[in-house]
Amino acid sequence: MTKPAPPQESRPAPEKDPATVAMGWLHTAKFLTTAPTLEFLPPHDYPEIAFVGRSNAGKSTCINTLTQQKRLAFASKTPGRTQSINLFTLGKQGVTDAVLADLPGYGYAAVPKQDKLRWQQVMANYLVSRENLRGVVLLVDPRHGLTELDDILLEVIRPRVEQGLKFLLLLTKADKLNRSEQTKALSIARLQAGGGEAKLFSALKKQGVEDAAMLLWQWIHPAPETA
Ligand SMILES: Nc1nc2c(ncn2[C@@H]2O[C@H](COP(=O)(O)OP(=O)(O)O)[C@@H](O)[C@H]2O)c(=O)[nH]1
Ligand SMILES: [Mg+2]
Repeated sequence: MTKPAPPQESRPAPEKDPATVAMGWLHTAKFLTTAPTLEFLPPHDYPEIAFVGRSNAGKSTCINTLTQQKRLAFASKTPGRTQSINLFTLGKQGVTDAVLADLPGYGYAAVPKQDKLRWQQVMANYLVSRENLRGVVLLVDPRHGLTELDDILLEVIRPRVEQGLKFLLLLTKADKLNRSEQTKALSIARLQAGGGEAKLFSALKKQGVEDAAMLLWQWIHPAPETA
C-alpha cells in the first residue's frame, strides 16, 4: 500500500539560502540621483548605507560586484574623478527598502588642496549629520593600510558606531595578498574596526562577496530581537 502524499500545507516552504537572498536584493540596485554637495542630497525615509574610501581603493568595483551590475558605479583607471554623491535604491518587487550612497573618494594626490579640504568637510558633515544613516562601509586597500584620511573618518564616525551605527572595514583587492598577508591584514583591520566588523574582499576572485552582501542585508533586515 502506498502512503498518501502529505497535504501541501504541511510541507515547509522552500527557503532560499541567505547568500542568494542577499545577492538578489543587491542586484535590484537602481540609480536614484546624484548630488554635487550635501545640501542637494534629497531626504528620504529609507535606511542608508554609505560606501566611503580613498580614491582608487576599489569602491566603484566593489559596488558593481555587490550589485552584479557592470556599470552602476563608474569604475575608472583614472582616480579622483567621482566628486559627487550618488544614491541607489534597493528593494525587491520594486519596493524600496534601503538606499546605497556612493561618496566621493578622497586623498587623490592631484586634487588641489582647497578641493581636498572641501571634500573632507562634506564627508564629515555627511557622516555626522545624515539622519537615516544605518551603516558605513569603509573600503581600504590592505597593501596601503589606513591612510590619515581614513583615520580621520574613523574618528568622525566612532561616536555614532558606539550608538549603533553599523560599520564594516572592507579590505579590497585581497587577491593581491597571499594567505598569510591576508590573515595578518584582517587581524589588524579587526582591531581598527572598533565596534564594527572587518572582512576581506576581492572583486577579481569573487572572494568575500556573499559575506559582505549578507552583512548588508542583515543591517537593513535585522532579525527580531529574541527575549
Ligand atoms: N586586483 C584587483 N584589482 C581591483 C579590485 N577591485 C578594483 N581593482 C582595481 O583597482 C582600481 C581602482 O578601482 P575603482 O573601483 O575604480 O576604485 P575607486 O576609485 O575606489 O572607485 C581599478 O584599476 C580596478 O580595476 C580587485 O578586487 N582586485
Ligand atoms: Mg570610483
